Amino acid sequence: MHSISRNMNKFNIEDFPHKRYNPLTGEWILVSPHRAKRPWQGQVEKTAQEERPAYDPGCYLCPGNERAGGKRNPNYKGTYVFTNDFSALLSDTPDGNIDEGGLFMANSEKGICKVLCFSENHSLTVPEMSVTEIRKVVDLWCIEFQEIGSRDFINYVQIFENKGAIMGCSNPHPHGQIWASSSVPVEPTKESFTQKTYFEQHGATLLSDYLQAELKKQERLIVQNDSFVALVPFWATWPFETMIISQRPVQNILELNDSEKTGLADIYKKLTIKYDNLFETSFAYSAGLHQAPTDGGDYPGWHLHMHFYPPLLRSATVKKFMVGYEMLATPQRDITAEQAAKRLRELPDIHYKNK
Ligand code: H2U
Ligand code: ZN
Repeated sequence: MHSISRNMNKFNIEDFPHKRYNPLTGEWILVSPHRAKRPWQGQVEKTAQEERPAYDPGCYLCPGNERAGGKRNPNYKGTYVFTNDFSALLSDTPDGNIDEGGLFMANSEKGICKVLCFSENHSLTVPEMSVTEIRKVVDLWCIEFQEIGSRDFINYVQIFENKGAIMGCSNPHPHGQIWASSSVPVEPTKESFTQKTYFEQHGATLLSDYLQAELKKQERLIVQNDSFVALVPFWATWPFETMIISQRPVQNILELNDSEKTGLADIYKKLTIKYDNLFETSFAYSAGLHQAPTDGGDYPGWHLHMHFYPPLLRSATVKKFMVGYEMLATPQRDITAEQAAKRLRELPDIHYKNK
């Protein structure tokens, strides 16, 4: 109702198109809240839910099965990790570079790619796993981050999960990946720079100051526990983009204590339950941890967090495309971060399949 009494001549971010700044990347996005009010006549149907068996003889991630490269998985229980049979980065790439006057530049890149099975149970997804089971995934992340990150030629370890065919995920078996590289990739490089600069200017991490401000405002929070907060960042680009931020500023998951590791498992489950409940579908996303580089440096400004980039917009089938203006100019959204957070926050905490 307050919108009626609002002075419509005065700029405000609930009614007028505006740009929002992302302090982690130093980039801007366009928000068009007035467009979210236009009528929508598209379909809002639910997709037919496929029921998957606990074991699929044709799945290359299920225990005991043969993978595409000819190797066979052991009869594992819980988590299982293997080197990607089609690794995008290789550990034995020779050093070298090409530079023809700055117009044709190429550098050799070494790396390691691994696939992490989250559970032996083919039918599960993260929101359907128990916190104890997800904690095993967190423990595996710690082991792999420590082991891979300590290699001389690895300077950055990217842990991530692609979920859903819509995100290009090849297999519904619950799993994630690690791609680790000798150089720090593009997104973490931006965040390294902005977090370092902020820390030097303020003596606190960018994300701890941001988190404190969000906890005060209460506008974009979704769920939280003693160790982590899940929220829609002010600068979110995807309709239901979220971040999980550690309450304590730590540079990487190895600095988390035992209860914080369980806290990470707990919030991963809580947030993905909200996601599934939004359109009563197994919600697709790309998610991943952002942590300090593993080049041996100290990064006091780096603050552990996890990004979730989901493409769904209005239903189990209607997704957002980053096309046109977004490809050529700047990413844009209609529904505001505050509206998205409110919708997610108000959803039940129990998975819709268990209702
Ligand atoms: P997604 O998480 O996007 O589904 O990718 C699965 C990875 O699994 C993909 O990188 C690897 C692919 O190379 N893979 C294997 O390592 N072995 C196989 O037998 C099939 C797929
Ligand atoms: Zn499987």
